[in-house]
Amino acid sequence: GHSSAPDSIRLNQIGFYPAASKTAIVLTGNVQPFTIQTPGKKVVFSGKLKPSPRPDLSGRTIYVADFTALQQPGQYRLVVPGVGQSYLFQIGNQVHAGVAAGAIKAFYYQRVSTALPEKYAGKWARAAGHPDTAVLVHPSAATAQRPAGTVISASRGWYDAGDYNKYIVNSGISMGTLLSLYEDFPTYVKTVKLNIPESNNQVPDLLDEALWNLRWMLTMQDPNDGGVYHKLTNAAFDGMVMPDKAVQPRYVVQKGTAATLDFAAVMSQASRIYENYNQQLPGLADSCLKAAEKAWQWAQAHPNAVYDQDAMNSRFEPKVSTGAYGDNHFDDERTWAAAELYITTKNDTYLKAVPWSNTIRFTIPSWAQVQTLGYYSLLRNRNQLTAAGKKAVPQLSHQLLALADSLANPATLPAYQTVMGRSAHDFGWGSNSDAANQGITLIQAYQLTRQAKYLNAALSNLDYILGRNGTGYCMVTGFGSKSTRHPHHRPSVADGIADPVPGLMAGGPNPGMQDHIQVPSTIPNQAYIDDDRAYAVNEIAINWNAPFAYLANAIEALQYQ
Ligand code: 9MR
Repeated sequence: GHSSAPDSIRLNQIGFYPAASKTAIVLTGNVQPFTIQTPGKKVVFSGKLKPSPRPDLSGRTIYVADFTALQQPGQYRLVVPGVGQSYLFQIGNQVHAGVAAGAIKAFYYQRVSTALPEKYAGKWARAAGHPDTAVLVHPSAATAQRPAGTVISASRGWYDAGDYNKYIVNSGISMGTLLSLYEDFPTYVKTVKLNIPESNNQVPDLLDEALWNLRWMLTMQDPNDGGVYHKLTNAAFDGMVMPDKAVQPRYVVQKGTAATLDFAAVMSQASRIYENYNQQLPGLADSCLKAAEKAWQWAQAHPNAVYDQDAMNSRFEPKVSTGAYGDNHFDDERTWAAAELYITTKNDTYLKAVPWSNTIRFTIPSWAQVQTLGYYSLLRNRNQLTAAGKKAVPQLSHQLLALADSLANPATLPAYQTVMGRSAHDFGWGSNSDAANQGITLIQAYQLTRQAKYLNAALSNLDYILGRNGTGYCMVTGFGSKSTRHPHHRPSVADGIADPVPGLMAGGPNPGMQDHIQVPSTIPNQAYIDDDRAYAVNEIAINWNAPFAYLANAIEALQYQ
C-alpha cells in the first residue's frame, strides 16, 4: 500500500489486556472511520474516531479511537483510511510481562564491579568496570579516623544513569520503589525470572538484584559515626566509553543529612523484607537494621548537613562536577526514614519523629521529595502498626485518595486520554518517571479501595510510556516497534552493538534543553529527540526505571484480581 504513516497513530505499541480499555490517538483533522485488522487484513472491528474533549498542548484537537469492545486475543493493526496504519500490537493476557521483567533486568545491566557474561547479558556482555575497591576519602569527608586520602572499599552498586557514578540519594528512592514493588506484590514478584547469576538461589530475582545495590549502600556508611557519604564519584564525568575503560580516581565525598536519612529508610525497609530470607542471607536483615538506626542517630545529631557542591568546591580539591543531587529540605527524608524505622521496629519513638506538624502532604515522589514513600509504607503496613500508628491511617488514606482523585479526574483528562500530561508542568527533566510515579500513586489508591477507576488510570500512564504520547515513541529500549534507540547511556553508545541495552526507559519529553540539543518541538509533550547527546530528554536513570518497573509489574500482578 501507500506510506503507512504509523507516526500519526499513537498507541501502546506492545498491546492491551482483553478486558481492559483500549485507546489510540489519531493525529488527523476530522472524524473518520477506523478499523482493526489482522495481519492478513481481515477486519475484526470497525469504529469511528471521536474528537478529543480537550485540545492537546499545541491547541490542536486530536482524535480518539476506542476499541475497548474488541476482546479477542490476537495480533492487530489499527487502520485509518487516508491517514495510515498503526504498528502491529497484541491483545492478550500477560501482555506486559516481557517489558515488566525487562524493566527489572535493566538493573542487572547497570551493575558496577562485575563482568556481565554472555549467559546473562547476551550480546550486551561486557567486561567488569569500576572495582571500587580503592576509593579515596575526599577532603570534604575527612575525619580523624578517616583523613583525606584514606582508601576504602565500596564495590558493587548500580551505575546511576548514563554516567558511571553512584549517588546515595538517588539509590535511595530507586531502592525504596523496588522494595515496595516486592512488599506490595510478593506472590507475583516471586514468579518474575530475570536470568541473572543468582537466579537459582531461593531468593526472588528482584531481591537478588536489589541486593547488589544494597551491599554497596552499606559500604557508604562510615562505621565510626553512622553518617553516610553523599556519593561515590569521579571528579568529572567520563567520556562515552565502556565501564572498563573509565579508570579515573574515585572518591567518597562529604556526608549529608539527605543521604543518611534516605539510607536509613532503605536499610530499615530492607531489614523487614530480607528477614524473610534469613536462611539464605544470614545476618543481613540484622545488619541492615543496625545500619539504619546508626544512620538515624547521625541524622538526629546533624539535622541540617546540606550537600552543597559549589560550596564544597570552593573549599576542597579536587573539585567535583558530577551530578549534585543537592537538596536542602530534609523534612521529607526524615518522614520517610522515621516511617520505615517505625514500621520495622514498632517503636513509637520513630512515629513521633515523623514531622506530622506540617500536615500530611502527598506529592508525586522524586529524588528530592520522598515523604510520600513513607506514607505509602505506612498504608501498606497499616494492619501491622501500633495503636498510635493506626490513628494516622484515616488521614493518610484520605490524603492519598485526594491526590489519586485529582490525577484520575475525568474533567482534566488531557487530549491523549492519559493521566500524564494534564499540564505543561508535567514535562520536566525525567518526565517519564513522573508518569510512572503518578501510576504508582494510583496503584496505591487501588490497593486501598479496589476501585477500578484507579487501576484504569494507572494503566493509561503505562500506555503513555509505551507509545500513546506526544512523541510517537515507545520510551523503553528494546520493546515496541518504534522505541528509543540512542539513549544517553555510555555502554549503549560505546559497545559497538547496534541495539541499545534493553529495558531502559528514556527520561522523556522536556522542553528545557539543558543539554543544548535542539528538540524538534518545544511543545512540552513533544519536546523529545532520540539522540545520545540529548541527556535532558534521552538519558536513562535508576530512579526512572524503578517506578516504571513498579508500574509495569504491578499492572501485570493485578490484572486478574
Ligand atoms: O534527575 C536529575 C534531575 O532531576 C536534575 O534536574 C538533573 C540536573 O541536576 O540531574 C538529574 O540527575 C542526573 C544526575 O545528576 C547525574 N546522573 C544522571 C542523572 C539523570 O540525568
